[in-house]
Amino acid sequence: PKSPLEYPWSFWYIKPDKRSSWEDSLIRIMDVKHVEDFWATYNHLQIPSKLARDKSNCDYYFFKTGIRPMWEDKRNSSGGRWLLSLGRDEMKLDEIWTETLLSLIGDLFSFNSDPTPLSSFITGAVVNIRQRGHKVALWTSEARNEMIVREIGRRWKKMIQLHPQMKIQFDLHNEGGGPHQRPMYEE
Ligand code: M7G
Repeated sequence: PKSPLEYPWSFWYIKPDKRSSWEDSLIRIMDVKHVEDFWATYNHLQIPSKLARDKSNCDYYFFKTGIRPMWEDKRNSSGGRWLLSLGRDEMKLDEIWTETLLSLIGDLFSFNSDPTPLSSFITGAVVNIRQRGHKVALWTSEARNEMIVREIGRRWKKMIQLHPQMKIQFDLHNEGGGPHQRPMYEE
């Protein structure tokens, strides 16, 4: 018998194409409900550092099944993302992406002492392969509850074993962005 995951997840991929909209370029690769399906898909996909060598400007999205990996989905629209900017460090990129996926499928974000499991506020994770610097992000359905959002960020930093001096920043979707704007939260 296979080992069921706490939540079913879906892998998505995008290589934006100028001839179609961003949304139409997005491809759902596979839904995974069991640990074994997760590994089968994970092993089948090229790791981010390989994509960085072969094709830049593509992304993987790993979201709870039923949540579309876009700002417009109602589970994302009032949330935001914790963003880790990695520059061109491709070794770190693979490591951090993998650790992030494992912490999601293993539901490591939830502690028994949480009144509400923190994993219920996480919608998915994203890796953006970019020449100008790769990015990994964790998307949440929640933004205004600072305590919850910050705690998710702090736990993520621990799970990916980020150096305490490396900062992650949180922003609402489609808002922050500009280099001149201060992030909503920082950890
Ligand atoms: P990005 O891929 O998040 O980061 O956004 P980048 O700026 O480092 O490349 C690039 C572009 O992709 C955006 O300006 C949008 O045109 C499109 N895009 C990205 N996301 C995550 C979304 C989304 O959730 N919804 C829509 N409609 N467009 C998006």
